[in-house]
Amino acid sequence: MADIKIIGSSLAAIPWQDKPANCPAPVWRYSENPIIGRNPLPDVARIFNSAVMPYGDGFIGVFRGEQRNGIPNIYLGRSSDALHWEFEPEKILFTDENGKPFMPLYAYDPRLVKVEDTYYIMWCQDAFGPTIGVAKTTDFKHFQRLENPYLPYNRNAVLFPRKINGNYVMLSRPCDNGHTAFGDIFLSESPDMLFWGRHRHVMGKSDNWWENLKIGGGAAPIETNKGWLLFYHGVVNTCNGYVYSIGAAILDIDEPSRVIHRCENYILAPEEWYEERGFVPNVCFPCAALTDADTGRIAIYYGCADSYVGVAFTTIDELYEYILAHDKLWEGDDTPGRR
Ligand code: BMA
Repeated sequence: MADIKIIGSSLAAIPWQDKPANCPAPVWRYSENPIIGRNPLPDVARIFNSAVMPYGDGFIGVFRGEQRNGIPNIYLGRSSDALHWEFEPEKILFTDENGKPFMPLYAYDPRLVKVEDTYYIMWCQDAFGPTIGVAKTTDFKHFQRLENPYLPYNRNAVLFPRKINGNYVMLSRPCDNGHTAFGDIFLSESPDMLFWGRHRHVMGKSDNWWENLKIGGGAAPIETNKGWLLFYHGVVNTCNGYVYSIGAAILDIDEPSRVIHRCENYILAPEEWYEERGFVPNVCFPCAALTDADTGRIAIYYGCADSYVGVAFTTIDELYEYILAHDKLWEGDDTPGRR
């Protein structure tokens, strides 16, 4: 055994199913997937690419809801078991620092991360091109937007769940304003969640076919005694369009722009009907993970085919062993990413 441990809270209520006997992979799907079906709200046709976390006696989440006018926005959901969700019918009302409504023109692919006593939501929105929006809340009633951390164009921002060397740290993926055909994961630091800098390259696409076009951060990194476990998405361009799979890497704990281990195999790729068939076929897009430090259980939340939300399970031991057994670093991975 590799003696890897999650550094985090206990979560006895984490959704869980044991690994099926015939499963060849390190990650297995919840048998009742998808957990959110079509038309979940009167105004929302599809919910996918969404993030959840423990809150109070249960769970809370920020959900990408595709409105019937085609514009995505972010909806709040609550659950007692993290599998059955109830949504607020209206999209989240974001305000500026004076409490005045300050809504993005659109907002998609939200992540939700708690740092100290504050919950941060980050998403992709327009600011003269797609870039990252951020808001904070402590009560899930008031959501105050902060300054946008990056210039356009940028997507897939993911905050680390604690400060590192005294600073907030966020991953992001610079892009263009279309269906970007390139993209590496970068890291930026901030002393205050307002001013961002010290940008570093973390990792790029690789020659592994499933991630040879672009990659992007997925769930908030999970702290372990061996480094930060990062779930990310990797994309290949096929003759039938982009295919999104889920990859895993371990980043250095104090200098997370350094990749220590990187799994050359994807850990989950589209193969079930709800991943292969939908508004955009062949998409597995991770945005969150629940963890239980006591048992090492992990529940990954991922968008399926731009139409549904799915859950998949693994344990930190099983996944780490798999990563080590298929470990392959690429040029620039094991460097601070500064030029
Ligand atoms: C990406 C993002 C995701 C989406 C994916 C597949 O560029 O826009 O929201 O899931 O494309 O369509």
